[in-house]
Amino acid sequence: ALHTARASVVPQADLESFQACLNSSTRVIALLGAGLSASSGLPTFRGAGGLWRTHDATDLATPQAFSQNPGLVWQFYSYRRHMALQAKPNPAHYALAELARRKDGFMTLSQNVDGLSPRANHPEDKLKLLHGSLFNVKCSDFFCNYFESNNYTDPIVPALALPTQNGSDPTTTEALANRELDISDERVSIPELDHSHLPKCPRCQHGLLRPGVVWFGEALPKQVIGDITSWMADSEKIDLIMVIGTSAKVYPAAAYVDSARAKGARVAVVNMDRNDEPASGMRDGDWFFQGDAAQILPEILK
Ligand code: BV8
Repeated sequence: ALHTARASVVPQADLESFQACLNSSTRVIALLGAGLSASSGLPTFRGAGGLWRTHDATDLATPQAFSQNPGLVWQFYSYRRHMALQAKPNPAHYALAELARRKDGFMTLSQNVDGLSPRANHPEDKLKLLHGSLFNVKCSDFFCNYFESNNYTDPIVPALALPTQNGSDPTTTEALANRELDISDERVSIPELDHSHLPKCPRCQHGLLRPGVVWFGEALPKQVIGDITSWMADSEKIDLIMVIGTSAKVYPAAAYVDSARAKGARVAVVNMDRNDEPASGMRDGDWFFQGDAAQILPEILK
């Protein structure tokens, strides 16, 4: 059969000018968002099929939600842990990991908590997880500093096993709305999980474990911020920032685009939606590669 070469997904002129810039760059940043993992089957937050359409994610991803209803928040995160474990890194994750291996002055800032960049063997010293990871857990007790990374137990406790029926997500707004209908509706009812069924801190023995992610209203991990701040301080000039699969609406993560611009960076956006530009908009000399990151990145980073 004819092996048709993969049709080039980006305009030739843009490809050439971008690659010339990338190859001559000594300091490059990549800012990653949920769109990078869309082709791995994980829903984004805002777009079609986005979590925030089917969940009150901004309500669930807060310390208040956890203290009010830790069982519900754990059901949300347990489902996302389960989905992320079923997913696989896509060619974009691998292309970024490859670039990180071959380019010294390259730093990757990921907003994603899905664990797919680490699973693509992205060099650890060049991957900063701005919002933590679904697979870190820590004690929710303020005075206990228990922290555990690489916890892949699924479900993390038996009570969080997905309902057997069609394995559907028990924490969608629709499922939650139906809870009071459980008696009339044969769907498995979601028991109000009380604390005794939830993961307990093995160190202090009384605090509940919580997902090791950054919730709204919480500071980003200070070690991560410190590393990035010193990396940027060491950079006289930043040549390029790639803004990949993110609507760049969540701060302070999105602010790195402007910090890079302030150090001379040109901006290359990779996004499915032509309208999703960084807040500072596009400038002369920037690139906008429209389409699926999983298709575009292997092409422009080779
Ligand atoms: C802080 C972890 C202060 C958890 C996340 C008003 C009220 C309250 C707070 C605020 C406010 N205004 C601003 C704030 C601050 C707030 C914020 O920015 N809110 C937003 C909503 C306005 N920020 C915070 O609260 C931060 N903390 O400010 O603390 C402080 C300081 C010091 C001391 C104490 C306190 C903490 C923010 C971190 C929140 N945690 N995640 C979890 O995941 O459950 S945020 C989460 O949402 C992600 O990590 C990510 O950052 C964000 C989602 O954005 P994206 O990744 O961009 O995803 P999205 O769906 O939006 O876009 C996908 C894009 O991909 C789209 O453009 C789409 O077109 C594109 N796409 C789709 N498919 C593809 C594709 N592209 C390419 N290929 C494809 N196939």
